[in-house]
Amino acid sequence: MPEASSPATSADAATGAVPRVLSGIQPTADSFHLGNYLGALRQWVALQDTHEAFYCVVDMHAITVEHDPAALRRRTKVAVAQLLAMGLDPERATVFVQSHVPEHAELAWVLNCLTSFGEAGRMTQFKDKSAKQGTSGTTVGLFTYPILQAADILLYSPEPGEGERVLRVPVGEDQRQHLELTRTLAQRFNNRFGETFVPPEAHIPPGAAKITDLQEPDAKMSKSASSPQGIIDVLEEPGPMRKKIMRAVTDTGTEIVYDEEKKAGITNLLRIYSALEGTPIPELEKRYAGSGYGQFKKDLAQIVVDTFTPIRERTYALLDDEAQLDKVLAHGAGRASKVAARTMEIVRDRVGFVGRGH
Ligand code: ATP
Ligand code: LTN
Repeated sequence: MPEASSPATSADAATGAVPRVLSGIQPTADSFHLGNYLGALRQWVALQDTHEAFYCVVDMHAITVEHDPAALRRRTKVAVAQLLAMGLDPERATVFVQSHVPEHAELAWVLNCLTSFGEAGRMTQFKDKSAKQGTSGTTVGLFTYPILQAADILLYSPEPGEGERVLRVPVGEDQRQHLELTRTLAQRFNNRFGETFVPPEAHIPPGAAKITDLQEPDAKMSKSASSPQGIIDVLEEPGPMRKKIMRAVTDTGTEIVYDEEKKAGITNLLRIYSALEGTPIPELEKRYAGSGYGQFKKDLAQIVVDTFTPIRERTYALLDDEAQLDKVLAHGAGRASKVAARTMEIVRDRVGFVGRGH
């Protein structure tokens, strides 16, 4: 986590004295899950206090796999409502929908033309997903997905100013390789066309970067890959939440100790407990010495329920007022567009596109 610094003000932001933060999340399910929350979204909320923040729901990424338009529309709204319910403040952070800012697609095109085929083909998420779907079921959009992600990030690169030029990207461990590609593309663009982009820094929480599936503790908890029993949804009711934690796969032992290799299930639960309660893992091991898995799981279930119940209630309240949500999104799109338009003006000029004139 970054050191605490004083809250960003709009005056700081105007002089570039405040570091920037940008991240995105796909609206590919009816709820975010515990992995999304601990790996990424909790950091989004914390960083809005110390950074000029841009957070987008990446609906254009969500169509790289087959989708249903009505579901995408609904999930985009539910995603925004959850982000606000978790504590994003649309006055402090710019919260917007990616497709509202067409510069994302425009910059992605330019970056496509700077990325080699081999480089894109080495992305492990692409390799995993395309292997599952087969070549005919895999779109070119899925192949270029990380390049659109690079565009999402680099559009919000701070311009040279008096202050610190920092662009942080809070994400889980699985996004590290995409961030590396983004840094490479930023540097390549700068080398070819002149200093333009700040290579972004990944901001990955040490203890919660990879929350695993409750039923398969070696696999990532994932919207698309986890079974319903393996995933805890943010919007889930307390009953099923408790049941899933009580039934989480553990080993046949009884000791609550951290051991990634031999006790992957308990280790995952310890990480979740520690991240949610803010207690170091060795302290939890001491607290539960000799008490067995049942009590430990019961206490953890209570913490998870207590964390997500207010978020669930606020999400549904926000979804009841669609007009207000639309207003928030229009406001966010307006703010994001200003920055994106300015960056694209510079990019078009640097790559040699002729200005349109007035
Ligand atoms: P999908 O399975 O469809 O790829 P996902 O569940 O991995 O989806 P994303 O929308 O890809 O979720 O991820 C949103 C954010 O949550 C990213 O920053 C990602 O790194 C983070 N994240 C996702 N799953 C986990 C996890 N299990 N542990 C920690 N962070 C996670
Ligand atoms: N690929 C990311 C989602 C994403 C993103 C971004 C994350 C799209 N654009 C920009 C950070 C910054 C994922 O979480 N699966």
